Amino acid sequence: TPRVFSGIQPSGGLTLGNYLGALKRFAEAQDRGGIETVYCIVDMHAITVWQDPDKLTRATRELAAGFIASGVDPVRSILFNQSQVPAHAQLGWIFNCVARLGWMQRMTQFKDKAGKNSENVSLGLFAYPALMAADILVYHATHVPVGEDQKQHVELTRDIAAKFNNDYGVEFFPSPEPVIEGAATRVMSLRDGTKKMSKSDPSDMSRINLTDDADTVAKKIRKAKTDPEPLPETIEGLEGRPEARNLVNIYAALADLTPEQVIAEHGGQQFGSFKPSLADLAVARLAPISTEMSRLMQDPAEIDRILADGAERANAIAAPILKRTCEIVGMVGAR
Ligand code: AQP
Repeated sequence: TPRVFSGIQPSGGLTLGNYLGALKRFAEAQDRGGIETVYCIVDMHAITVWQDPDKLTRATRELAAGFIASGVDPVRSILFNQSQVPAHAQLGWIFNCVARLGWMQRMTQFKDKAGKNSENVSLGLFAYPALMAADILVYHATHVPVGEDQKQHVELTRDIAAKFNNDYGVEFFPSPEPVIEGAATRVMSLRDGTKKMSKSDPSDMSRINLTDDADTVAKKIRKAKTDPEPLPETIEGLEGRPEARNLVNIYAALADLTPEQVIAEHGGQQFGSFKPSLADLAVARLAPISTEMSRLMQDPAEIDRILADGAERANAIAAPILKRTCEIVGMVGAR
């Protein structure tokens, strides 16, 4: 059976980028049916950079609430946090021994996050993509819905699967497909159309948080950086206008339209009138999610119960795949 796996880090609050690039699409994959959907809160990835323990706990529960409020049903999908299923870490170690140092050194996200001071980042941050490969392959997942920024890591996962199969002379791990589709696979910062919208950007005005209230959402869109031209009459006119393109793409993804349809409807408009329409749309789509998140957050014990149940179901898939992997490698007493 085809199986979807994807994860999000509890490393801060959720952004509109996480919602459009990931959560909304996770719910859609689940609702299309015919495919098993496994979604993970990757707390072990989050600690590759320092996380205050109390904040990590809270962010994990809040992220679980964000999944559910975005339409991921913890009964039809499997929803859990990574550290509750030890098979991720165990397979991650085996993949540390399969992946080559040179492959890891080419990962652009590591280079971006480590910056110039790479001597002083954690070893985990460097090894992160091998653990991500384990997250995916420990379920024999076939499809990985992600934003554009994660494409290189899914390609590395394919390389690790192929090298494992080749080294041990088996056809064991499948080659998972990155699924990068829709109008918002790369939502950009509202302050700089060339930078990804990110939960760790120091400027809160650069992003829309799923917990922002309606006034804040409207204000951030009103103040979003744009150029002085009106929206173009054709999609080609967005060429070289990253901020305009970003707002059109966000509109399209929120309204379930294509960017072409948005341009057909709004082409020629000044931002002075397009931005209020976008703000209304964003508030209409996001307000119910943030309301539902706060409701769910009032009962952390219930969230913990949901995650524990998901972890048990995840473990039932992962444990036999890990066991078989250990046997292939030649480890005695695999269980
Ligand atoms: N701006 C974005 N546009 C589209 N998709 C995005 N994703 C993240 N930002 C955008 C997608 O969300 C999923 C989860 O990402 P993550 O939290 O695991 O890691 P990240 O990509 O590192 O997210 P951030 O917000 O940029 O976090 P920080 O600031 O901590 O690095 C992934 O599918 C990702 O593609």
